[in-house]
Amino acid sequence: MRKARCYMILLFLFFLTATGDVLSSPEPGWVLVWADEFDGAGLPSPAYWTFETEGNQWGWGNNEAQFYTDRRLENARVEEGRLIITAREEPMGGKEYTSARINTRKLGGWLYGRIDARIKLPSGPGIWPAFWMLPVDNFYGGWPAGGEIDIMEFFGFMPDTIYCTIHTSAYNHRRGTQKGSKLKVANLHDDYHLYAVEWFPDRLDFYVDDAKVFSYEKTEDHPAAWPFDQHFYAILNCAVGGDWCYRMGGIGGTPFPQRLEVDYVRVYQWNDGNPHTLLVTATEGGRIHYEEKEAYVPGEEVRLRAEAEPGYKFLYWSGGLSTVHGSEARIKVFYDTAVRAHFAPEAEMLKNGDFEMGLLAWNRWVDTEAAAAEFFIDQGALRVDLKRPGKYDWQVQLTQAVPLAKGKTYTVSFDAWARRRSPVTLRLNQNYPPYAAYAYQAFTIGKEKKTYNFTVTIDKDDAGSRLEFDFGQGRGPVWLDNISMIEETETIAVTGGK
Ligand SMILES: [Ca+2]
Ligand SMILES: [Ca+2]
Repeated sequence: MRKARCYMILLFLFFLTATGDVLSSPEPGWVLVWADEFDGAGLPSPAYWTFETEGNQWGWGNNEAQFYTDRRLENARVEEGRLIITAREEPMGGKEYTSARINTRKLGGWLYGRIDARIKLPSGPGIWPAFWMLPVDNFYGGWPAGGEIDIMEFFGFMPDTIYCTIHTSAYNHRRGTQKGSKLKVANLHDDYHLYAVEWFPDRLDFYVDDAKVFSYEKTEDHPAAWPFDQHFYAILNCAVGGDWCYRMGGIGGTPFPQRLEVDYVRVYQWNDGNPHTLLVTATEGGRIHYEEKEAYVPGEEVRLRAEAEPGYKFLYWSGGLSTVHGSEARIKVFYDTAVRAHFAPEAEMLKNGDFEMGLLAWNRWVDTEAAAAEFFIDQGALRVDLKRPGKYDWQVQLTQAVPLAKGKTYTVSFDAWARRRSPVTLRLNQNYPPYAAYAYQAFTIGKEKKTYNFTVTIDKDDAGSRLEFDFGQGRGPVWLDNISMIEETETIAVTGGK
């Protein structure tokens, strides 16, 4: 009896498999989706890694003592199967030390998965190496709103101790509320250790070798606590000094050069063994081409191609792909995934003017000495809550970079409403000090949702300019939506006739 039933089940399975109706899937577990084993020699592969130098001017936010060099073998090289980042004591760029910081942002980052690296650490009180992650897109705004995942952080003045930490707008070191833990580990500088984060939709688990150091759980469905539903990229760097180091005695006594050695960086996705769906949508102005199925085998690769309609352009993806991916992209389906392609009219100069992508592409700034304000998404629009007005309107601002050209005419339009009649100033100005304005217009925003317009001809070329909205003299919440800026094409006067 038992045997016969078994036979029947086998026959049934065979039938389904033969007709292709059952999705075969590998055993549940981590599936390697990307790795750099650091084979070869020379600079780290430019197909994977980008050198970061732009923070040298401002000390990377922590008053750091090193100058990060760009593609310089003395600071970053691949040799004998590993990446070596070397911090050196040598003056460059106004700093006393050189080092390197590289990231994988150009790969588009990853959403969920296991990200690990086998690392041998440098030492000395002034050394500060890290293996960590930041968001590819500023979907929830700049640091710390977008989140930060510190898989491994070592402060040389704290021997034998590894830190694993997360930062969000609710929990970050600026407020002293960051979440994390630390672990004592022997032989950090003589042996390689495996540093890992396992990232799921509801938690982040941090490991050193097999020991779980820390778990951060999603207890609130709010980006202030959980911005970790966006793509993040990996960063490897070896800093020198920094504010905390100076408070703990400084760099003195650190022998140089110091080497951070990385055997590999690997990224895995979790295969739960189940087929998954892929929902693909597009905004107005384009369509997507791909092989549509009811379900996909776990890890099945799907090619997507976004095609704009005449008069429109492709902007970017959201959801299962980050905005870094081009109009042709591939995605491996490991969980039920939604992908959306965003298009805009060809003449549109702004990104994300409808705030469908949160605060992506917009920069917010508040002169916190003078004013207080919060920016967030409410009812699909940007809501600016002015808590304390400033002396000047520009002390609370929203900006987006746009190039301006001499002799061109631009029209900016936006929908706005306010709880109480409130002044908002619109400026086209320099995106660098002294932020001089090329044109501006003051508006009074009323209680009713209304479309406001501003048309101006610019008399200077400036590729480094921006659009700026100033709220600093307002009175309570103001909402903005559907912000658009277009370059007017010349109107050709048609004369004559019959
Ligand atoms: Ca290796
Ligand atoms: Ca909107």
